Amino acid sequence: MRILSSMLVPALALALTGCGAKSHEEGPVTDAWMRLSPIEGNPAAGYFTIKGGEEDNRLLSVTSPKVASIELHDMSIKDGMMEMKRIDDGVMIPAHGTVSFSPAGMHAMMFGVASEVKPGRKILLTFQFAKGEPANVEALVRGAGEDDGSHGMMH
Ligand SMILES: [Cu+2]
Repeated sequence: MRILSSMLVPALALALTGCGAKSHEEGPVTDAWMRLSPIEGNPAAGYFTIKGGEEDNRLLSVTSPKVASIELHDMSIKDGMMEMKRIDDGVMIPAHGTVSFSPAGMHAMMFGVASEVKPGRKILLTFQFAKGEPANVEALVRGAGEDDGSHGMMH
């Protein structure tokens, strides 16, 4: 029995290490990018995908050292017009679900983007959740003309 247990321990330790390393690479937030406004000084918009964990969670805020203030916004159609609304109580991330922030939908509105944030660079975004650790993600910066063009006017 003593021999068996001594063989099991290293195998278990290895499995745990492998799992931990993977979860660091693949956090809850993926595919993060942002689009600069065509007008310098106007807000940019950030997009990303959030995967739910074992239990329901809530995205509370997004921050960046390169952006003065970030609000979560939703887009809806009212009287045939696209309308942006600020989300004040966070965004529900259902357990095992996927929530996408994308052009024409929810997005992170970025006010006061630092002037060194240029297309092709990456900026750090920190996602704060109701439960669990904050997630740090690098978002690719895209220029105003690099998107699909459908909602460039809004930002
Ligand atoms: Cu917005």
